[in-house]
This record gives sequence, structure tokens and C-alpha cells, in this order.
Amino acid sequence: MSENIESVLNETRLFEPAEDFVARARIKAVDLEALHRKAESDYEGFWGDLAREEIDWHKPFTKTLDDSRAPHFGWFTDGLLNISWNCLDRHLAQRGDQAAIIFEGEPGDTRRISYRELHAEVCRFANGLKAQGVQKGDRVVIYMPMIPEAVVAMQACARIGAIHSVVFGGFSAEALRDRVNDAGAKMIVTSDGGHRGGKVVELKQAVDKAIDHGCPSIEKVVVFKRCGNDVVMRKEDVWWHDVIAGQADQCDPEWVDAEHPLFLLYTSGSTGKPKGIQHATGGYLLNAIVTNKWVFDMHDGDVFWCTADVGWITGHSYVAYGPLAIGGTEVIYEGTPTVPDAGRFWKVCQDHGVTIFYTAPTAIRALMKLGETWPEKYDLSKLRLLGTVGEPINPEAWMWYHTVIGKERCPIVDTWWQTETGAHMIAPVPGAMPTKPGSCTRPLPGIIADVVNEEGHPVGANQGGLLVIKKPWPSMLRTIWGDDDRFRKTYWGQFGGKYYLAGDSARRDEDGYFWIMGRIDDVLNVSGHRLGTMEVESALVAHPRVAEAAVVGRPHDVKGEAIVAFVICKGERPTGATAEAMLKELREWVSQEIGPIAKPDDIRFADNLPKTRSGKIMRRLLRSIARGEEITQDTSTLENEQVVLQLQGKA
Ligand code: 7RM
Repeated sequence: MSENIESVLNETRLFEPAEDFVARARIKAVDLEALHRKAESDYEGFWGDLAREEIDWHKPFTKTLDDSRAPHFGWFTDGLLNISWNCLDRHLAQRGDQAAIIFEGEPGDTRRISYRELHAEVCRFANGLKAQGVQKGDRVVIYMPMIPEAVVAMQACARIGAIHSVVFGGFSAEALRDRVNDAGAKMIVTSDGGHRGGKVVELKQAVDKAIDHGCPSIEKVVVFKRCGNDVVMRKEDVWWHDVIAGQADQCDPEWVDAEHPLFLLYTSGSTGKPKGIQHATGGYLLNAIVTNKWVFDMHDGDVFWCTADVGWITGHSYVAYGPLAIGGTEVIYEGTPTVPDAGRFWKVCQDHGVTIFYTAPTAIRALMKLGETWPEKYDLSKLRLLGTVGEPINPEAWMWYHTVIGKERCPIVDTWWQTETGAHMIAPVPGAMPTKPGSCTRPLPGIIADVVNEEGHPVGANQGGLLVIKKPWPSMLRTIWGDDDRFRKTYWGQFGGKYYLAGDSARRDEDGYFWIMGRIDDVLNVSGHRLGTMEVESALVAHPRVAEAAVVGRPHDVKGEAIVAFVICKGERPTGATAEAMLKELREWVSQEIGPIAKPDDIRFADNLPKTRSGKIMRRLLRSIARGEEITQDTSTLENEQVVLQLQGKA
């Protein structure tokens, strides 16, 4: 591990927020210090007071933190609330006509949806869900394009206490089926298609295929008409417009206790099976609210745009819930950044007056490559704050974002967090502290993060180690759906249940700023999306001609990591034109099994995989080969040294 934990960055630039930004900021340096001090001196009081101030409770809680069943922590356990009420109803009197969502489709169609309208849509669909037999606690899979109805469906589930599980629309039918079955979902909400990359993505067709391959728990499929592409309506199918026809625009919320599961969201771990991360209602809502205030400094009049899809946690906390819970106005854009041209993101910012923009380093790097002429065509003067998430941002991309997009005027918030943490954990509070390119800065108030060695002892400044969180926090994951053992082992196993293990390595500099160095497990980060190497390996070996496969990551200047697969075929090792054909076929195969994001960039064929005497695949060696590095590892134990040459493409 020490190899990838060695820190190579030596970035010393410091950027102070502009005076006018500080003057308006919700949290200034003194406020931030006060928050930290309160969290340190009275941890439960800190979170309890925030929960009372920020959330409208139907019945107040009396217990802030229940740690009697650690590592299953409970927050605000005897309180009753509804998150949809907190996101919609409570704003109606003040903000009924304010835009909640400004939508732009990829073809250019736009819609402005006020809080009153969004409330009515959510209520109608919630009533419709009940009429279709969905009850509190039932799981509903949402497989939608990035359109307002995706948010409506999530909010409607929450309104009636159903547990949603959003599956990213870029996942294949097979990946969808596995998630539906693991969750035991009763219903899928989908659409005929979605516009992405100038094409129609046939979502309904993928749902049909998933069901044909076995989704025994599914009783109904609700289909929203977005693109008008041909779909076959089958016995389990019902149109969205028929579901809401005649339904009232009022729907009493189901008051649930704070620990009631709000959603499952599948994410990759180090095995082939994705984990259904389970979040609870009250704690999740609290961190979504406070981070939108602290980190995004959202004010009345701001137009917030988080480019993430609702299929990822970022689209949950910073599209579907957080911005609405604080009565904000947000942009939702359906498509890709380069349709019809590389100026699209900047045009959306200009046309809708975006003031706060939040995206992934991979998008920044891709747009940076396309040149400055694109952003220069548009008026970006309304932007006042920029954010990034999903992977470490390299200082070069940070500087480009800062100068070309932010015109040296906008602070950049580099936010470190995970599906499991529910909300930002380590991130700047932009009016209260300077930032450094490539650092996610300091843990937020109430988040007790540290960098420790294998024994759990804190390491010194600038030394690499394991990133841990030492105290429970409200929006932490509650368990892995259907696999509590894995939950205990993965996150709480290493330090006897004392600390939460994030699975990232990090260092902390002499100012206490954190620098994330990468994953410590076999998880890839491709364009900010988490993929288990085992997931891709399982997909490859499911191909009838593949005997064995090993997958590693290799640095990629746009995607962060590229996927390199080492494949052993049954029978002859493919070479020349046969290898070319096989490579194409396997890339397509993985795309079908998991989705296009998991397609290997490179596939190498060999007679065997390099293994140790005990039979373990020599992953470190494979990583060196994938990177084209000189081999320094001892390969003398290999049965067949020729294999290394084959994998290097030299034999
Ligand atoms: C929000 C999200 C989580 C993993 C995490 C890290 C990496 C995320 C940053 C980052 C460096 C960041 N959830 N990661 N944000 N690394 N700097 N600001 O991405 O569950 O999909 O992924 O992503 O490795 O553990 S996630």
C-alpha cells in the first residue's frame, strides 16, 4: 500500500476568497470557528440544535444520537417527519411562485417549474403510486433520464414512505435487473427514452429486457413519455399520464420516523456485487441542508446547477433533495456537455443565469481540452462559486476552472464525500477560508476526520495514511441492504468498530488541509464513477470464450482512470486480426453487461495471468504493465515468464 500512498503533490498556492464574496457569505471565518468549537465541546448538542433549527418535525425528537447498537447508529430516532414536506410544502407560503426547477432538455426545450407546481406534480404522482399498490416500505426502482420527473418520482416515493432506488440510466438491462432483484423492488418507474449525446437512449427497451431476464418481484412498470420513440406496452406497463390522470394535487405526507429508510443507492465495492447503500430520512436530510448552506453558500436569488445525474449520490443530495429543502432554485439539464457543441454547459449557465456551478473534474478536463474559445463565447459573469466532486482534481484543471470559468473571482469548493457519507464531509466553507488547488481542505464542522496508519494511530503531517471518520454523523449509511455483515466488515472491521473506514488514502498538510490520494481497495474511478474491478472481471468471464480476466486502472488525463483488462481465452490465445475482433466483441459485451462507462479501454490477451505461488493474481505487476512501466517486481516465481511479454504486447 505504501507505494500508492506516497504523496507526490507539492502544491503550495493559496487562494483567498474575494472581499465581496466574504461580505455576503453565510458563514465567515469567526462563524466557522464557532461551529467547530461547539461541535468539539458538545457534539450531540451541536447536531441536535441544527436538526431542530433546520428541519420541520411533525413530532420533535427527544434523543439526538442512539449509539446503543453501534455500528448501527440512530439519529433523532423518536422524531417524525417527511422529507418531501420539508422540500416542498413548507416553502409554499413564501415561495409558491418561485422557480424550484429550471429544466433544459438536450434538444433545447425548457420548462420552469415553480414550487407550487412541483408540489402538485409530486402529490399527483404520490397518489398515483398509492393507487398502483405502492405502500410504505416498498422498494421502487427509478430508471429515468435527467428530467424533472425523475425528481418528482423520488419525492413522491419519499412522500408516501416508499424506498426509492435510482439506477443510473446509463446502466445496462443486466445491471438494472441485478439491482431490481437485490432490492426486491415492486415497481420500476422509467420513460420511453431520454435524449443524450444527440441520440435517444431506449430506457423502456432495457427495462423490458431486464424483466425478460427475470425480475420476479416487479408488479408494475410506469412509463413516462419523454421522447415519443416507439415502445411496446406490455401487461405490467402503465403510462405515467394514466397513473396521474384524475389524481388530486394534494397528498397528505406519510410521517415516518427519522430512521425510516429513505433510499437505497447501489455503489461499487471491491467484489463483483454492488452494495445497496441504505440511508435514513432525518439524518440524511440534515446534512443535505447544512452542506448546501455551508459549502454552496446558497442565498435567495442564487441559481444552482449541479450537473450530476440522479443516478449518483450527488444527484440525490444536490439535485433531488438538498437545494429544494432550503428553498433554492436549481437547473436540471438532460444531456451531455458537448451537444450540439462544446459550448453547451456554458450556454446553459448563461441562459439561465447560473450563479453556483458544481461538476466533476473529468468534465472540467474534457472541456479544458476543447479550448477557451467555447467558454469565451458566453457570458459567465453571474457565476460566483464553483464546485467539484467525484475524484481528486489536478492543480492544472483547478487553475483552468479558476481562471477561464471563474475569472479569478469565484472560490472553488472541492468536496470530498461518498455515497456512504450522504453529504459533503471534507470541503471548503468558501467565505471562511482560503483554498489550495487539489485539496478538499478541512472537515466540515461536526465531521471528525483523521488520517491514521494500519493500527489506527494518527500519522504526522504530510504522511500518507487511511482516511477515517472517528464519530458517527447524521447522514451516514445505515447498512448495506440485505448484507449487514458486509456493512460491518467493510466500514467498521478494520479498527474494531471504532472508526468508519472510507476506503481512501489521504495526507494532511501542515495547515490541516486534506489531500485525497486515491482508493485503497480494488475500486476504479472512471470519470468520477465508482466501478469495482471485480464487477468488470465478472462481466468479462461471463462471456463464453473467456476463461479468466483481471482488470486494473491506469491514469488517464480526462477520465481519471482508464480500464485495462487482461484476458485469458478458452482455447487458442487470440492474436492479430482475431485479437482485434475479440477486443471489439468484449468491449461491446461489457457495455451490455454493465453499461458503456465500464467498457475496457484496452484488452490484452495472454496464455495465463501472472500469479504468485499461492495463486494470487499479481495485481501490482499488472498495474505496472498497464502503465507501460518497467517491471521491477520479482517475476521469477512465475510459471511462465513468457506471459509478461504477452501482456506487454511484446510476444
Ligand atoms: C460523491 C461521490 C466516492 C469516492 C471517494 C473518493 C472519490 C469523491 C472526491 C474524491 C478526491 C474529491 N460518491 N472522491 N470526491 N476524491 N477528491 N473531492 O463521488 O460514492 O461515487 O465515490 O470518490 O475516492 O471514496 S461516490
